[in-house]
Amino acid sequence: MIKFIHCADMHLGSAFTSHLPSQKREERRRELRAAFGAVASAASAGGCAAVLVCGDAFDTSRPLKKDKEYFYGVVKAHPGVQFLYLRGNHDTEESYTEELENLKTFSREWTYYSFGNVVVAGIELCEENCRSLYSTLSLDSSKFNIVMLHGQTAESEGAGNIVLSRLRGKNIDYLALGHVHSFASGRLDGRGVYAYCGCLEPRGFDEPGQKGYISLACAPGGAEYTFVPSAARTVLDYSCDLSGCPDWASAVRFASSACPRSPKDMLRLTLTGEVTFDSSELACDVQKELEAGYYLVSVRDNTCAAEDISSIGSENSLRGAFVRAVTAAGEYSAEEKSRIISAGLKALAGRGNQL
Ligand SMILES: [Mn+2]
Repeated sequence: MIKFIHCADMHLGSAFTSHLPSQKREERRRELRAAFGAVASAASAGGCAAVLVCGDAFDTSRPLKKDKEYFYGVVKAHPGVQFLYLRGNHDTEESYTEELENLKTFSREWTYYSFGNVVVAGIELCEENCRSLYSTLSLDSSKFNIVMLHGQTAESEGAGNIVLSRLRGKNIDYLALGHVHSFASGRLDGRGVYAYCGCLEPRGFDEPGQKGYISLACAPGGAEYTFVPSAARTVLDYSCDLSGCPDWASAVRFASSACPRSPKDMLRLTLTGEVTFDSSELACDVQKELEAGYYLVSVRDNTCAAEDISSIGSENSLRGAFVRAVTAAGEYSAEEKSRIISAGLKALAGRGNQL
């Protein structure tokens, strides 16, 4: 059974200027490069016929020399594996430094490569071919057909768009996509499937979740594919509801204890809920509390000011009666009462799903 690795969106040479302090930028650039090296090693160790690189290997069309040298160096260092490199919208103009026997490239017309009974087709999307590419694709139904594209799935044709419905009934077994930075997959038609492998490493807090590549086997019954998480670091995306924390110190403590520490990962924490104290420095204080537990932390304060509980307690209303009953209950601590009141008032306001 012929096997492949499907990867994309390494964005080698990313500047990282908006997310990282300067001393960590070079480290992450190194980790991005290493991630591609690890994919090549996995392909070699796993007996894969080829690595399918579905676009945006480089962050720009004019990559740094060291990123270029690293990428082509990895290709060169794995002569037993073919590298099929389709350019995306970031590395559109990438001109290959040298001709390598195991480097196969694509253009703005369909190109086909054969691996036994498997055919890999690919085309680089542009203004000129974004409408015609569906009718110019020609695949033999008796082969196992892989198609490589870099773009966004969309309902209508256009530059950078991939209209899945127009790829149905074309004898595609596996549609290997790049551009979207998270793993996603689904059925294309009765025969085939499509998958975005996502990026190899997150580049910022806006890329949360597991990142990695797809391991693909061309089985007689159809594509067998598995997402393989491989990123050196993950962006953990947590939120923490501080409603019911009676004061600033307990809110910092509560937020801090809600996040399991993971020193190699990046944490994006969003503080939510209604608070009764001045929260102007809260995000900054929570961030300081968490910093030692992660590679990088970003805390956003989305809390809002709570209504004054004592004035609600004097209302002649259902919520007034509720606040009075909870306040008078003997079996709860002040903090528990605060949480119960906060949750109850939300439920009474028809916002129970935000508990
Ligand atoms: Mn892209």
